[in-house]
Amino acid sequence: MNQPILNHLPKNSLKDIPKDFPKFLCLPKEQCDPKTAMYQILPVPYEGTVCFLDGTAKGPAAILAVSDQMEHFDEELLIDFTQCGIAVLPPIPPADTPEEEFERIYSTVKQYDFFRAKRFPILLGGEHSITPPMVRAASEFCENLSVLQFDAHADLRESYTGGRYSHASAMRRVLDWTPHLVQVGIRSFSEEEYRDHPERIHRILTPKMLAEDPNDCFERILYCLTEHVYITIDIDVFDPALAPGTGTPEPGGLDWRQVTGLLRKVCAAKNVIGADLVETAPLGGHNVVTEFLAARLVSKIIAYTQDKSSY
Ligand SMILES: [Mn+2]
Repeated sequence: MNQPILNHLPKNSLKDIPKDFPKFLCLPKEQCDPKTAMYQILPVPYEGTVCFLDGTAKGPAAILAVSDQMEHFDEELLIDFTQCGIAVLPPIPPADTPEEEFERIYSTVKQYDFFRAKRFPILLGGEHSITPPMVRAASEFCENLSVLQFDAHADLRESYTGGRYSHASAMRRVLDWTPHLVQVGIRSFSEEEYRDHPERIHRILTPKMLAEDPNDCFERILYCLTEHVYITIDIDVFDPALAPGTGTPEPGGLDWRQVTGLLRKVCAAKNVIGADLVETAPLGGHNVVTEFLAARLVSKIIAYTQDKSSY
């Protein structure tokens, strides 16, 4: 794990990290070298198509900043994060249009070549439209990739307010690259989304279904996923009481144990190749609840993908 495998780092990219941009967990320097670290956190502070509350562009820096207050140890699986290798890459500068942003993320991810280098990328958004270009790159490397989405919203519209690359069309664009999409925590979709994707209804697990029969839901998730899985988490999958700092808070969301419990089981049962966490919009002041939850979730993704024996 310590030999440099990332041979295709974008030119000069490592010099472009703003000096004050926070590290994850504030780990010692040798534990967060992008050339050798297993986990590669890529901040994508983009919010070009947000339609309600803004601020998610500030998400990545806020999540990393509060991670400084977390232990370097996973209390559940007893994993020492200082031994994991966790780097923060330079943030992708936001593009002027959604189409350019898609190309920018796609080409950056291709240059890093995470999957061939056997690195685990974690993208920090930013809005949900950052997911499709990542899925495109992953699906080109990994045949038969499936995507597990945690979200309040189905995001299956063909386009929204005129844009095919809107955050509200994120999962519709994911379907351009793989048909294997499982949607967890969904509690808001339009009549158009329901009508246009009748086959999806079997792959949508609502909070009510998860509360009534979590084991059956987990079996269905496993059945619908292929071996290689990319995970995308919209922070609004959580109940807004737990994660109020987000653009479109929907009542009736999942709790911490439901989300982390599912994540742990899926990471143990499947080959999870990468993840993203989107739509954290810091509220400011002393209300850091949402970014703290997001930072802990990043640490859980790292812990669960380290540990393959917990299923
Ligand atoms: Mn959402």
